[in-house]
Amino acid sequence: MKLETLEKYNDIVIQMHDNPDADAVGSGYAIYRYFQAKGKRVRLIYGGRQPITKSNMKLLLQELAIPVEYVQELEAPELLLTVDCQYGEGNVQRFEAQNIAMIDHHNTGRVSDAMSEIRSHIVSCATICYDLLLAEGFDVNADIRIATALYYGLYMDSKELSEIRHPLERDMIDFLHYDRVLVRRLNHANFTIDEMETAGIAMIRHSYDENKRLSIIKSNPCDPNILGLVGDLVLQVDSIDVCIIFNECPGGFKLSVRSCAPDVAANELARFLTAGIGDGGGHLDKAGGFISKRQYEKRYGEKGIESFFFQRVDEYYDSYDVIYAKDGVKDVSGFCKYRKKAYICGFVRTTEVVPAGTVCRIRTLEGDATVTAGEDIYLMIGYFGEVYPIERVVFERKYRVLDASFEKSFEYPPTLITQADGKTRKLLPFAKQCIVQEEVRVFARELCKDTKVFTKWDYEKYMAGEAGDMLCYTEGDAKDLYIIKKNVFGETYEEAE
Ligand SMILES: [Mn+2]
Repeated sequence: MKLETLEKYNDIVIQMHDNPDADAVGSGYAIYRYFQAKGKRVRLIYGGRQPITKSNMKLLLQELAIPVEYVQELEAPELLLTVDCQYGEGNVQRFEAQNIAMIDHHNTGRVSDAMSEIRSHIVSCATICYDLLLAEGFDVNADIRIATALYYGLYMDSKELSEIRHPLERDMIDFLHYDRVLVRRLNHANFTIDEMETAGIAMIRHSYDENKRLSIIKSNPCDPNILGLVGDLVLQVDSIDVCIIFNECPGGFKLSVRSCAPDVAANELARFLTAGIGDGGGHLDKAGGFISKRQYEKRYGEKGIESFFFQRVDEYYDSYDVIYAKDGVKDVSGFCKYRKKAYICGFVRTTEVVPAGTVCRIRTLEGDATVTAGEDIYLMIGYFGEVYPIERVVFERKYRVLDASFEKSFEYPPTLITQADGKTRKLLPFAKQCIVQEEVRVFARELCKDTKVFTKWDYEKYMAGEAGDMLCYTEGDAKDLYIIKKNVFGETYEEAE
């Protein structure tokens, strides 16, 4: 997406997620100034259950005179542009709009198009906005307030710059002329005295499960961002890998989940804890959620919220098995031999799409995987258009190349994203046909429980299988374990003698 394409709209509302953080405000404000400079009628808003109360955020808005509006109602604007969030997600109040555009860095599976710019490998949304503004020739240093807002967004979303990786993020740090004195003040204004006490009491009253290396903490009412800050701090404890912290808020309970346990994705746990009674989501390591009191009482009656969390967490840990491919298959019982049906599938040689050495993300059915293009890495396009990586030697053993291009249409066209610039490339124009070799066999067994498989490939998280999906490995390589979805397996494999 280019900002220029949005210039055809005159009445523009920029919406940040509920409980806006520094990244949402920095992103929103910079884009606001851009459209203002173009002579548009533009507003910067957010909705949700409560207005901003966090001290650093109030200081930021005040010092930079950022015209943020907290609204509960909105007359459908010509364009609604969400920043640091995506329209329809749980953390964004829903407003009607004639047209919708988005700029975001959260991975929800959505990819960029003419009306959205989604780069989930970038640490802050402010960085994406910075890049979009630069592309339009907009001088972000013309006003120190714009540069400072963008910088502070990046600073806060990158754990005080400790998670900076991308060249664009480095450029931004070097290039922005921001107000150092103000950033310093902001960094020392994260808590009020009252919040410090709230945080202290919460930590003193923590509960701890040694086996799960997990802590559940009930806090007194406070700003939702304070919950996250306490969670971040608690996760630094050497014997805690997962932290759930919650408190009462208007209409229900607010929770924050932090995880550094490889088999517990914070966003997945937040969704699990709030399923059916609220909403939850976020990143792999940080997530949040809300439980509605009305829905909670309908379902759990008088049950205390603390015992609910303990019970639900147990259910979560009991709900799945974990398998590490590097350990191989220890128990082969239950595995049967299958043969891939002889249908024509597509494959792509990575080096025909991008130069060798290019780091790419591919969108698989199992979430994103990172692969480095090379002569020895191919990509397979599966029956339903899913993409997965395969080593050339394995490919050559399993498939025979046919001299024809692969043409098939999919609901979601197979896509590759180059890490450095976040550009998406369609894979189908590069795809060739191949057919499975007669003699290829896999061993597979049905999962009787949800299972997380850590494959030998660099997936951003585990491959998640549900009961009924098939756990497979190729004959002769018990360390190449992977999951094939039930419906895909049924369509593409048959039992072998
Ligand atoms: Mn952000």
